[in-house]
Amino acid sequence: MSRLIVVSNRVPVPKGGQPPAGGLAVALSGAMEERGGVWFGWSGDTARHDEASEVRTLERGKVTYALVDLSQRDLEDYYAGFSNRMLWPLFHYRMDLTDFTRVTLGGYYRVNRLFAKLLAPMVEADDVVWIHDYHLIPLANELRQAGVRCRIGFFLHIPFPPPDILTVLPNHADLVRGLAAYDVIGFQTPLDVENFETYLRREKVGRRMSDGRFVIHGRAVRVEAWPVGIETKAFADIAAKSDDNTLVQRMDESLVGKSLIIGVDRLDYSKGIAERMLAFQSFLTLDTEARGKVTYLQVTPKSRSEVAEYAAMEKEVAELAGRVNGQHADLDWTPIRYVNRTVGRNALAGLYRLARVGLVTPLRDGMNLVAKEFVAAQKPDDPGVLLLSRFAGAAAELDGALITNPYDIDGTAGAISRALEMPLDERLDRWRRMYERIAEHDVAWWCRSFLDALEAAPSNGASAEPQ
Ligand code: GDG
Repeated sequence: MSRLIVVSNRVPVPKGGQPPAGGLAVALSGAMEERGGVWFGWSGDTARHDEASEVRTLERGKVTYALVDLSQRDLEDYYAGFSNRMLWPLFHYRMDLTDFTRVTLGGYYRVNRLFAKLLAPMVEADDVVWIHDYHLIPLANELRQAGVRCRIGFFLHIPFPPPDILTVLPNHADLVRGLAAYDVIGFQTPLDVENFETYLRREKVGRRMSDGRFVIHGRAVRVEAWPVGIETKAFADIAAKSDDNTLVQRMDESLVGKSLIIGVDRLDYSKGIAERMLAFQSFLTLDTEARGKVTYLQVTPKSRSEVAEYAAMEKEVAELAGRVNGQHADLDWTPIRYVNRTVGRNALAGLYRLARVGLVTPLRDGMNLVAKEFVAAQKPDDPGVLLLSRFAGAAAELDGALITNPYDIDGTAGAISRALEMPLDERLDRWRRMYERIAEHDVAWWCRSFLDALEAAPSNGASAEPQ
């Protein structure tokens, strides 16, 4: 087995506490701890000098964490700027929130070049390098230019948008040309692969070949959908043992017979939290019988507060929760409990299990691990109902969910009523289908299938530059 080098923007070094609330870290941490290897990326700290130039390493179990500090300017341009104010909103179909500047674009390429310069000397000929997510699309090309010849794979955790949206990006051609330096490219869903294929065809820079591989700028690349999973069985076990968690006990006692509806999301506009609160408000207005009998718990850790749109959204959601509560609350009943911080992973599993309904209603999402965690955590003899946006990648797999359109506020309100009233036999039938799927396609399956494909691919490294 080759040595594995994983690269992601942020490296989540275990600190004995909880892993951070972010899908990529949650997905990869377990897999890395099991297989071992090197995990390279930003430390989370700011460098004192303008140009970061060294890698710090830390050994934890089978994993070597290779950490780079980034300067304030790099963080502003590459991370808060181009990655999170251009690529993130654009790839989530939010052209209205994008902010393109030559300065942040320059920072994006500058940090990718810096990562390549620092990583290249660490890479050996028979290693495999697995690069993650939108921050690092150009990294393989930079590594190739620095002389790296081994197999390099890329996985995009967020959606790949249709070409009409992608071409809004002034440097879309360059970005896609960079993808030709990989040997294997993984997307979350078949729709992402389809969007990529349509882009290549329309822009006349590639196509799917008869053997299923793609040719991109003259290079053969394997492109496929590998939906990311969770540690299903381990998470189900944690949930089953959560009865003695004090937070879960407190929550249970405070419900006094009311049904619990739960939402768990990083504070991000792509997650549709405001729309969900409006749907809950509409549900309370339409379903008068339900008033006083349900509690909606929304757990929302803060995220990317340095980006202006996120700070604005924090205010919007807090005000909305206050307004709905002001309108509907009673002396002994608060309809929405809004928790604006992280809760521990064990407690989270127990809270999912207490809930009768899981609300996962993003406006657009690469996959959404919360949907899978909610399913894994349910009681096998009395499971809750997952209400899932059709715009989450997870909807392509979880056909037992009640599928909803989050833009349809009243429709989502109706689906909440339906979920709360669903009889046990239908709940069981729907849940079993979903559980089977996520038990088989768990995070170990995802990791293994991607890496098998990467190890089997002939490396592009030795071939000529992209045409
Ligand atoms: C990106 C893509 C894709 C959240 N709050 C708490 C907490 N979390 C954990 C959840 C879950 C993770 O964070 C969030 O994962 P998601 O997949 O839902 O969303 P993103 O962070 O946007 O992830 C996404 C993912 O990458 C993987 O490819 O699915 O589409 O956007 O695991 O449980 N964990 C704890 N406390 C919290 O308060 N402990």
